[in-house]
Amino acid sequence: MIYSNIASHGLISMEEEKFKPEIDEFFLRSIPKLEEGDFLARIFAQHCDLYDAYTIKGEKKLLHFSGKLKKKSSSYIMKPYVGDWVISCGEDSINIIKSVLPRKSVVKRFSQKYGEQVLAVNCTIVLIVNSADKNFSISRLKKHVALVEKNGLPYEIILTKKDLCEYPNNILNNVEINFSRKAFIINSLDPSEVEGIKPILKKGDTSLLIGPSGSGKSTIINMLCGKDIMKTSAVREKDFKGRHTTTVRRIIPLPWGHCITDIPGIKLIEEELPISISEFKAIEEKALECKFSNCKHHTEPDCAVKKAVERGEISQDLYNKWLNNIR
Ligand SMILES: Nc1nc2c(ncn2[C@@H]2O[C@H](COP(=O)(O)OP(=O)(O)OP(=O)(O)O)[C@@H](O)[C@H]2O)c(=O)[nH]1
Ligand SMILES: [Mg+2]
Ligand SMILES: [Zn+2]
Repeated sequence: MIYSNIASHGLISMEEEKFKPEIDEFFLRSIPKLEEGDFLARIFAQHCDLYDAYTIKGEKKLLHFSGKLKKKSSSYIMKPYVGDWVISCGEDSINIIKSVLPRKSVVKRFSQKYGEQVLAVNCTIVLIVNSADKNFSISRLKKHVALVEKNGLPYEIILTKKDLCEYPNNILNNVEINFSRKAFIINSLDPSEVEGIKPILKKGDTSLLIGPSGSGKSTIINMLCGKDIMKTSAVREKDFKGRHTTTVRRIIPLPWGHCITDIPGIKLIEEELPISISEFKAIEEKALECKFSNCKHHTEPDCAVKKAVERGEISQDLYNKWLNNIR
Protein backbone atom coordinates (compact mmCIF):
# COMPACT_ATOMS: atom_id res chain seq x y z
CA MET A 1 0.00 0.00 0.00
CA ILE A 2 2.66 2.45 1.04
CA TYR A 3 4.89 1.37 -1.85
CA SER A 4 2.23 2.11 -4.44
CA ASN A 5 1.81 5.54 -2.87
CA ILE A 6 5.51 6.24 -3.18
CA ALA A 7 5.54 5.29 -6.83
CA SER A 8 2.49 7.33 -7.76
CA HIS A 9 3.54 10.48 -5.92
CA GLY A 10 7.20 10.19 -6.84
CA LEU A 11 8.29 11.45 -3.46
CA ILE A 12 11.41 9.38 -3.22
CA SER A 13 13.77 9.74 -6.11
CA MET A 14 16.71 7.44 -5.73
CA GLU A 15 19.05 9.39 -7.95
CA GLU A 16 19.13 12.25 -5.47
CA GLU A 17 22.42 12.85 -3.78
CA LYS A 18 23.05 12.29 -0.13
CA PHE A 19 22.40 15.32 1.98
CA LYS A 20 23.24 15.91 5.62
CA PRO A 21 20.85 18.40 7.15
CA GLU A 22 22.53 20.78 9.57
CA ILE A 23 20.96 20.88 13.01
CA ASP A 24 21.50 23.86 15.29
CA GLU A 25 21.59 24.38 19.06
CA PHE A 26 17.92 25.33 19.21
CA PHE A 27 16.82 21.82 18.19
CA LEU A 28 19.65 19.94 19.89
CA ARG A 29 18.50 21.33 23.23
CA SER A 30 15.04 19.77 22.90
CA ILE A 31 15.91 16.23 21.77
CA PRO A 32 14.30 13.69 24.12
CA LYS A 33 16.13 10.54 25.24
CA LEU A 34 16.28 8.30 22.17
CA GLU A 35 15.24 4.65 22.41
CA GLU A 36 16.88 1.74 20.56
CA GLY A 37 16.14 2.16 16.82
CA ASP A 38 15.10 5.83 17.08
CA PHE A 39 16.63 8.33 14.70
CA LEU A 40 16.53 12.08 14.15
CA ALA A 41 15.51 13.40 10.73
CA ARG A 42 14.36 16.57 9.00
CA ILE A 43 11.29 16.53 6.76
CA PHE A 44 11.96 17.67 3.19
CA ALA A 45 8.72 16.88 1.38
CA GLN A 46 5.17 15.99 2.25
CA HIS A 47 2.32 14.25 0.56
CA CYS A 48 -0.65 13.56 2.81
CA ASP A 49 0.63 11.23 5.54
CA LEU A 50 3.92 10.40 3.83
CA TYR A 51 7.07 12.40 4.26
CA ASP A 52 10.53 12.44 2.70
CA ALA A 53 13.21 13.07 5.27
CA TYR A 54 16.97 13.12 5.62
CA THR A 55 18.47 11.65 8.76
CA ILE A 56 21.18 13.47 10.60
CA LYS A 57 23.65 10.99 9.01
CA GLY A 58 22.51 11.94 5.52
CA GLU A 59 20.30 8.97 4.66
CA LYS A 60 17.03 9.52 2.85
CA LYS A 61 14.03 7.90 4.58
CA LEU A 62 10.33 7.70 3.94
CA LEU A 63 8.35 8.49 7.07
CA HIS A 64 4.75 7.83 7.88
CA PHE A 65 2.54 9.81 10.21
CA SER A 66 -0.48 7.81 11.09
CA GLY A 67 -3.67 9.28 12.45
CA LYS A 68 -4.21 6.03 14.35
CA LEU A 69 -0.91 6.36 16.13
CA LYS A 70 -1.79 9.94 16.98
CA LYS A 71 -5.03 8.82 18.65
CA LYS A 72 -3.42 5.87 20.47
CA SER A 73 -0.54 7.89 21.81
CA SER A 74 -0.85 9.04 25.39
CA SER A 75 0.83 12.34 24.68
CA TYR A 76 -0.28 14.75 21.97
CA ILE A 77 1.76 14.45 18.77
CA MET A 78 1.90 17.57 16.63
CA LYS A 79 1.21 17.05 12.94
CA PRO A 80 4.55 17.28 11.15
CA TYR A 81 5.19 19.77 8.33
CA VAL A 82 7.95 20.35 5.82
CA GLY A 83 10.89 21.80 7.74
CA ASP A 84 10.21 19.90 10.96
CA TRP A 85 12.80 17.91 12.88
CA VAL A 86 11.27 14.63 14.00
CA ILE A 87 12.12 11.54 16.02
CA SER A 88 11.28 8.48 14.01
CA CYS A 89 11.78 4.71 14.24
CA GLY A 90 11.15 1.60 12.20
CA GLU A 91 12.31 -0.69 9.43
CA ASP A 92 13.95 0.56 6.27
CA SER A 93 10.77 0.92 4.24
CA ILE A 94 8.25 2.08 6.82
CA ASN A 95 9.33 4.51 9.47
CA ILE A 96 6.92 5.96 11.94
CA ILE A 97 7.10 9.53 13.19
CA LYS A 98 7.07 9.38 16.99
CA SER A 99 7.40 13.04 17.85
CA VAL A 100 8.06 16.49 16.42
CA LEU A 101 10.69 18.75 18.00
CA PRO A 102 9.58 22.22 19.11
CA ARG A 103 9.65 24.73 16.25
CA LYS A 104 11.76 27.80 15.75
CA SER A 105 9.17 29.48 13.53
CA VAL A 106 5.85 28.81 11.84
CA VAL A 107 4.51 30.59 8.75
CA LYS A 108 0.76 30.28 8.66
CA ARG A 109 -2.25 32.01 7.21
CA PHE A 110 -5.66 32.34 8.67
CA SER A 111 -8.94 33.11 6.96
CA GLN A 112 -12.62 32.33 7.46
CA LYS A 113 -12.54 30.44 4.19
CA TYR A 114 -9.52 28.18 4.80
CA GLY A 115 -9.18 28.26 8.59
CA GLU A 116 -5.62 28.04 9.83
CA GLN A 117 -3.14 26.74 7.28
CA VAL A 118 0.53 26.12 8.04
CA LEU A 119 2.68 26.99 5.02
CA ALA A 120 6.10 25.99 6.36
CA VAL A 121 7.98 25.65 9.64
CA ASN A 122 11.49 26.37 10.92
CA CYS A 123 12.28 28.93 8.21
CA THR A 124 14.64 31.74 9.10
CA ILE A 125 13.82 34.06 6.19
CA VAL A 126 11.00 34.47 3.65
CA LEU A 127 11.53 35.49 0.03
CA ILE A 128 8.45 37.19 -1.35
CA VAL A 129 8.42 36.57 -5.11
CA ASN A 130 6.13 38.67 -7.34
CA SER A 131 6.46 39.20 -11.07
CA ALA A 132 7.05 42.75 -12.31
CA ASP A 133 5.39 42.17 -15.71
CA LYS A 134 1.84 43.19 -16.69
CA ASN A 135 0.58 41.06 -13.85
CA PHE A 136 2.26 43.23 -11.19
CA SER A 137 0.06 44.65 -8.47
CA ILE A 138 1.36 46.65 -5.52
CA SER A 139 -1.67 45.77 -3.41
CA ARG A 140 -1.05 42.07 -3.95
CA LEU A 141 2.57 42.46 -2.94
CA LYS A 142 1.36 44.27 0.18
CA LYS A 143 -0.79 41.29 1.06
CA HIS A 144 2.21 38.99 0.92
CA VAL A 145 4.31 41.39 2.98
CA ALA A 146 1.49 41.74 5.54
CA LEU A 147 1.24 37.97 5.88
CA VAL A 148 4.97 37.60 6.50
CA GLU A 149 5.05 40.51 8.95
CA LYS A 150 2.13 38.98 10.85
CA ASN A 151 4.23 35.82 11.21
CA GLY A 152 7.14 37.88 12.51
CA LEU A 153 9.80 36.64 10.08
CA PRO A 154 12.46 38.67 8.26
CA TYR A 155 11.91 38.88 4.51
CA GLU A 156 13.29 40.05 1.17
CA ILE A 157 11.26 41.15 -1.85
CA ILE A 158 12.23 39.66 -5.20
CA LEU A 159 10.56 41.00 -8.34
CA THR A 160 10.88 38.66 -11.32
CA LYS A 161 10.33 38.91 -15.09
CA LYS A 162 12.40 42.07 -15.38
CA ASP A 163 12.89 41.16 -19.05
CA LEU A 164 9.12 41.50 -19.64
CA CYS A 165 8.97 44.88 -17.99
CA GLU A 166 9.17 48.16 -19.94
CA TYR A 167 10.33 50.31 -17.01
CA PRO A 168 11.85 47.94 -14.44
CA ASN A 169 13.52 50.76 -12.50
CA ASN A 170 10.20 52.55 -11.98
CA ILE A 171 8.60 49.44 -10.49
CA LEU A 172 11.66 48.77 -8.34
CA ASN A 173 11.73 52.38 -7.04
CA ASN A 174 8.04 52.26 -6.37
CA VAL A 175 8.37 49.06 -4.36
CA GLU A 176 11.42 50.27 -2.45
CA ILE A 177 9.62 53.48 -1.48
CA ASN A 178 6.39 51.73 -0.54
CA PHE A 179 8.12 49.21 1.72
CA SER A 180 11.03 51.44 2.84
CA ARG A 181 13.60 48.78 2.00
CA LYS A 182 15.84 47.56 -0.79
CA ALA A 183 14.34 45.00 -3.17
CA PHE A 184 15.65 42.86 -6.02
CA ILE A 185 14.45 42.88 -9.61
CA ILE A 186 15.68 40.01 -11.77
CA ASN A 187 15.14 38.03 -14.91
CA SER A 188 15.01 34.58 -13.33
CA LEU A 189 15.90 32.94 -16.62
CA ASP A 190 19.30 34.66 -16.57
CA PRO A 191 21.74 32.80 -14.27
CA SER A 192 23.90 35.88 -13.68
CA GLU A 193 20.91 37.85 -12.35
CA VAL A 194 19.78 35.02 -10.08
CA GLU A 195 23.36 34.92 -8.78
CA GLY A 196 22.60 38.35 -7.22
CA ILE A 197 20.24 36.87 -4.62
CA LYS A 198 22.70 34.21 -3.41
CA PRO A 199 24.14 36.39 -0.59
CA ILE A 200 20.76 36.35 1.21
CA LEU A 201 20.63 32.55 1.13
CA LYS A 202 23.08 31.82 3.92
CA LYS A 203 24.62 28.48 4.79
CA GLY A 204 22.70 26.70 7.56
CA ASP A 205 19.55 28.83 7.06
CA THR A 206 16.21 27.77 5.63
CA SER A 207 14.25 30.12 3.40
CA LEU A 208 10.66 29.98 2.17
CA LEU A 209 9.52 31.27 -1.22
CA ILE A 210 6.02 32.70 -1.25
CA GLY A 211 4.16 34.46 -4.03
CA PRO A 212 1.36 33.97 -6.53
CA SER A 213 1.32 31.02 -8.90
CA GLY A 214 3.37 31.76 -12.02
CA SER A 215 5.62 34.35 -10.36
CA GLY A 216 8.68 32.14 -10.95
CA LYS A 217 9.44 30.60 -7.55
CA SER A 218 10.41 27.19 -8.93
CA THR A 219 12.33 28.82 -11.79
CA ILE A 220 14.55 30.61 -9.25
CA ILE A 221 15.23 27.33 -7.44
CA ASN A 222 16.17 25.57 -10.68
CA MET A 223 18.58 28.38 -11.53
CA LEU A 224 20.16 28.27 -8.07
CA CYS A 225 20.63 24.50 -8.37
CA GLY A 226 21.94 24.72 -11.91
CA LYS A 227 19.49 21.99 -12.99
CA ASP A 228 15.77 21.48 -13.38
CA ILE A 229 14.71 20.04 -10.05
CA MET A 230 11.27 21.60 -9.90
CA LYS A 231 8.68 21.49 -12.67
CA THR A 232 7.70 24.92 -14.02
CA SER A 233 5.12 25.94 -16.59
CA ALA A 234 4.14 28.98 -18.60
CA VAL A 235 1.43 31.29 -17.32
CA ARG A 236 -1.92 31.35 -19.15
CA GLU A 237 -1.85 33.72 -22.09
CA LYS A 238 -5.30 35.19 -21.63
CA ASP A 239 -4.83 36.55 -18.09
CA PHE A 240 -1.14 35.89 -17.19
CA LYS A 241 -2.26 33.72 -14.27
CA GLY A 242 -0.11 30.80 -13.12
CA ARG A 243 -1.22 27.19 -13.39
CA HIS A 244 -0.40 26.03 -9.86
CA THR A 245 2.43 23.90 -11.17
CA THR A 246 4.01 23.18 -7.79
CA THR A 247 1.61 21.03 -5.79
CA VAL A 248 3.87 19.48 -3.17
CA ARG A 249 5.73 21.44 -0.50
CA ARG A 250 9.37 20.70 -0.64
CA ILE A 251 12.75 21.79 0.70
CA ILE A 252 15.58 21.76 -1.80
CA PRO A 253 19.11 21.70 -0.38
CA LEU A 254 21.36 24.13 -2.27
CA PRO A 255 24.98 23.14 -2.93
CA TRP A 256 26.45 25.57 -0.35
CA GLY A 257 24.33 24.28 2.55
CA HIS A 258 21.29 26.54 2.42
CA CYS A 259 17.82 24.97 2.36
CA ILE A 260 15.13 26.62 0.22
CA THR A 261 11.44 25.75 0.56
CA ASP A 262 9.14 25.72 -2.48
CA ILE A 263 5.40 25.73 -1.91
CA PRO A 264 2.44 26.08 -4.27
CA GLY A 265 1.49 29.67 -5.18
CA ILE A 266 -0.86 31.32 -2.72
CA LYS A 267 -3.73 33.66 -3.37
CA LEU A 268 -4.34 35.91 -0.40
CA ILE A 269 -7.72 37.33 0.35
CA GLU A 270 -8.69 40.67 1.84
CA GLU A 271 -9.78 39.33 5.21
CA GLU A 272 -6.23 38.20 5.95
CA LEU A 273 -5.04 41.81 5.88
CA PRO A 274 -4.86 44.70 8.26
CA ILE A 275 -7.64 47.13 7.18
CA SER A 276 -5.21 49.95 6.41
CA ILE A 277 -3.78 47.98 3.50
CA SER A 278 -6.91 46.90 1.67
CA GLU A 279 -8.66 50.22 2.25
CA PHE A 280 -6.28 52.29 0.14
CA LYS A 281 -6.02 49.73 -2.64
CA ALA A 282 -7.56 52.08 -5.26
CA ILE A 283 -4.96 54.76 -4.51
CA GLU A 284 -2.03 52.39 -4.53
CA GLU A 285 -3.04 50.84 -7.84
CA LYS A 286 -3.48 54.28 -9.43
CA ALA A 287 -0.10 55.41 -8.07
CA LEU A 288 1.62 53.07 -10.52
CA GLU A 289 0.61 55.51 -13.29
CA CYS A 290 2.09 58.62 -11.62
CA LYS A 291 4.94 60.28 -13.52
CA PHE A 292 7.36 59.99 -10.60
CA SER A 293 7.78 56.66 -8.89
CA ASN A 294 8.28 58.45 -5.55
CA CYS A 295 5.17 60.63 -6.08
CA LYS A 296 3.49 61.62 -2.81
CA HIS A 297 0.27 62.51 -4.70
CA HIS A 298 0.26 65.98 -3.22
CA THR A 299 2.05 68.72 -5.14
CA GLU A 300 3.85 66.63 -7.75
CA PRO A 301 3.10 67.18 -11.47
CA ASP A 302 1.35 64.51 -13.58
CA CYS A 303 -0.01 62.71 -10.55
CA ALA A 304 -2.43 59.98 -11.63
CA VAL A 305 -3.99 59.79 -8.18
CA LYS A 306 -4.94 63.50 -8.06
CA LYS A 307 -6.32 63.25 -11.59
CA ALA A 308 -8.45 60.26 -10.55
CA VAL A 309 -9.76 62.26 -7.57
CA GLU A 310 -10.65 65.17 -9.91
CA ARG A 311 -12.50 62.80 -12.22
CA GLY A 312 -14.35 61.32 -9.26
CA GLU A 313 -12.84 57.83 -9.75
CA ILE A 314 -11.32 58.01 -6.27
CA SER A 315 -13.43 59.70 -3.61
CA GLN A 316 -12.21 62.95 -2.06
CA ASP A 317 -12.87 61.44 1.38
CA LEU A 318 -10.63 58.44 0.75
CA TYR A 319 -7.91 60.71 -0.67
CA ASN A 320 -8.05 63.03 2.38
CA LYS A 321 -7.91 60.05 4.70
CA TRP A 322 -4.91 58.72 2.81
CA LEU A 323 -3.13 62.11 3.08
CA ASN A 324 -3.70 62.11 6.83
CA ASN A 325 -2.84 58.46 7.48
CA ILE A 326 -0.15 57.39 5.14
CA ARG A 327 1.84 60.33 3.92
N1 LIG B 1 10.48 35.90 -19.15
C1 LIG B 1 10.55 35.41 -17.91
N2 LIG B 1 9.85 34.30 -17.58
C2 LIG B 1 9.94 33.84 -16.32
C3 LIG B 1 10.74 34.48 -15.32
N3 LIG B 1 10.61 33.79 -14.17
C4 LIG B 1 9.78 32.75 -14.42
N4 LIG B 1 9.38 32.78 -15.72
C5 LIG B 1 8.44 31.85 -16.39
O1 LIG B 1 7.19 31.94 -15.71
C6 LIG B 1 6.52 30.67 -15.73
C7 LIG B 1 6.09 30.30 -14.31
O2 LIG B 1 7.25 30.03 -13.53
P1 LIG B 1 7.23 28.98 -12.30
O3 LIG B 1 8.61 28.96 -11.78
O4 LIG B 1 6.59 27.71 -12.71
O5 LIG B 1 6.26 29.74 -11.29
P2 LIG B 1 5.88 29.33 -9.78
O6 LIG B 1 5.89 30.60 -8.99
O7 LIG B 1 6.75 28.24 -9.30
O8 LIG B 1 4.35 28.86 -9.95
P3 LIG B 1 3.50 27.77 -9.07
O9 LIG B 1 4.34 26.54 -8.93
O10 LIG B 1 2.28 27.56 -9.90
O11 LIG B 1 3.19 28.44 -7.76
C8 LIG B 1 7.51 29.70 -16.36
O12 LIG B 1 7.15 29.54 -17.73
C9 LIG B 1 8.85 30.40 -16.25
O13 LIG B 1 9.75 30.03 -17.30
C10 LIG B 1 11.45 35.66 -15.71
O14 LIG B 1 12.16 36.31 -14.92
N5 LIG B 1 11.32 36.08 -17.01
MG1 LIG C 1 6.31 26.37 -8.62
ZN1 LIG D 1 0.94 60.67 -7.59
